[in-house]
Amino acid sequence: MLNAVYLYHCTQAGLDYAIVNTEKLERYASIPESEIKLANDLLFTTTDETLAEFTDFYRDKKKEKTEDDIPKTVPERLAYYVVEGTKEGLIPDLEAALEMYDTPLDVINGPLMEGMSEVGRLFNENQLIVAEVLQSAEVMKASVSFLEQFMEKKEDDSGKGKIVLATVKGDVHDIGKNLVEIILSNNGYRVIDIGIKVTPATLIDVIRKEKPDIIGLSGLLVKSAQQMVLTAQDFKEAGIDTPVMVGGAALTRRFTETKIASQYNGPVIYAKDAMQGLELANRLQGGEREALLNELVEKQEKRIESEAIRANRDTAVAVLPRPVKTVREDAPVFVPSDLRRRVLRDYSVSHLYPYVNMRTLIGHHLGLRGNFDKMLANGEERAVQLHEMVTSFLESDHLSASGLYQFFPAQADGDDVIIYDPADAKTEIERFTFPRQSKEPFLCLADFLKTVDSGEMDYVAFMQVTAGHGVREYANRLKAEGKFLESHAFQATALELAEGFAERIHQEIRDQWGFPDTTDFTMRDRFAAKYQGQRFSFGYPACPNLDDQAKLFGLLKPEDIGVQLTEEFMMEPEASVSAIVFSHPDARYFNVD
Ligand code: B1M
Repeated sequence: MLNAVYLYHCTQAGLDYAIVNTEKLERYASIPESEIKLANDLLFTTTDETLAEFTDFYRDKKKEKTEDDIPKTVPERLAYYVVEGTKEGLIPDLEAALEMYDTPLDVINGPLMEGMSEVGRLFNENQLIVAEVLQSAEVMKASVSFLEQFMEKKEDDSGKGKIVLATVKGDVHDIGKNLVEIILSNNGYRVIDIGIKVTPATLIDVIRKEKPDIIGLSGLLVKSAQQMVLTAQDFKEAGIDTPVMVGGAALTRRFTETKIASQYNGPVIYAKDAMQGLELANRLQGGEREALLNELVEKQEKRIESEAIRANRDTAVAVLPRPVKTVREDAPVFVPSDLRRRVLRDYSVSHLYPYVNMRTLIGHHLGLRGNFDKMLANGEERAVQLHEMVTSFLESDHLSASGLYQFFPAQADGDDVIIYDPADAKTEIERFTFPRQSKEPFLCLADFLKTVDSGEMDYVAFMQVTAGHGVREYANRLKAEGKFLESHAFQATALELAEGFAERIHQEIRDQWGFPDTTDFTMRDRFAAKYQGQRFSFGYPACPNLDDQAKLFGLLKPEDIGVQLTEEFMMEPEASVSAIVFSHPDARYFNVD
């Protein structure tokens, strides 16, 4: 419809030649006035609002399925069930398909796979969201489980290819890897998931035994990306050159091409998300292998060239003089009411419900686009369903929340923050060195404290929360039952519960510190960090050194609430957050380049 309106305006504006697939183009004259208005608003005033109004309207329209929409033949219907993510009518049609096709495998590789390919296409065109893709995978899994009873067990059947998948050494990140596993294994690949914190030595053993077509590496943090470099080196030394696919939140294509690929003998492929991972695996295992490998080599060569140009340019940049600080030095000191006590808190999850950022949970993690609050208020089906699902998790006893915090006397010494023993406020017990910005406003975290030279004592708090106990086990159980959407949504709920709990503990810290939020302060204000002071998590841009986690663990002992630190300074369980908290009114987030 949008295309039809767009073309109408183009022709009005003088367009006289275009190559257009008219198959699905609606006749402009047949489009209702109200829909033309929606399209015009979007085309001529493109804003988040007009886009949301447009997508909201058609998202609902799509749902209005009638009998006529259901395809008439069995193969078409099987593909339809997968695309629609519905199991209604699935089993009788699978039974019918068994009569029509030579083998059950032909049913899988035929209509069911066609459905999954369509799912991939629709996702890439932004017509399906993550949650819907997972529901399609559930239909695929249910179909394969049903058909399996009629199939001969073949030990070495790897479908479209065998993939050994792991989260790298020191990294407990499960959710991203699980998504990749679900998508690949329900698209015809045999995935051997060897879990989290996997060392190169273990990977090499498994690779030698399984001889996979692709090795998949996942990781959350920058350290995990660096660990991928070391893993690639070890693979090279072990004589392995199988294509490696990598992905993760802190990983970039640039890092993959310059740092990882250069350390490996085989191809290294970067995938920004699980669906792109599938697309690349399909190209690699299908007829486009050569083209993809050539593309990778070309891209890498271009990258190396542009990196060389960048390096030359960067060396020519003049170093600016170091100006004075921009943070008020006369800000009042807030003295915490109790310095000696380490506060341990077990919160009831229902109490934390308002602190869970539903926009992030349902928008970012489950992929629902548009204004979530508005969609929920309007009773839109998808928003309501997803909201009900995550709410049921927050009301269940599968999630728990434990946290702790403590105040410490502290002062700045140049770019260092000195932490003193709370017992005497004199003895230095820890020291953090934070980076300073190299351009305006030249901030450093140490600027948010009184200096040693001022003679005035200042304070910080350290905090640790977790909502991750038992999460992996329950998510795996749901996954094994083929409840992929629930499994992913459950893990995502735990992660956002941890973030919400951090918000709650931070609020309690402000209360104890003597500057509580005003009574009209809203949760939105809280999510936007509009309160006094700020919390900074190690690994975030203002304090990127993740090794500082070890110092925080020395001071707080989060082991007492069941949180452990891995050798790469990640917290186990995955749904955990740590932070240093400042009270300074000018404290704010910033990037250090
Ligand atoms: Co935090 N976090 N976090 N975090 N977090 C990042 C990753 C960070 C980049 C934010 C930032 O600085 N801007 C930063 C890392 C920087 C660094 O390493 N120095 C960071 C940090 C520092 C931390 C903590 C260390 C902070 C602290 O508490 N001190 C801490 C670590 C947790 C721990 O130790 N257990 C922490 C905690 C958390 C939460 C728990 C609150 C939460 C969940 C984390 C999680 O996902 N496990 C969280 C979140 C939400 C984020 C951001 C905002 C989003 C991550 C996300 O989307 N996860 C992230 C910043 C960002 O990316 N915008 C950030 C969902 C998951 C499904 O996505 O893992 O990316 P992801 O997987 C994707 C793709 O990457 C890809 O497919 C998946 C989706 O389809 N993919 C592959 C992944 N593996 C693949 C493999 C493939 C192919 C594709 O082939 C094999």
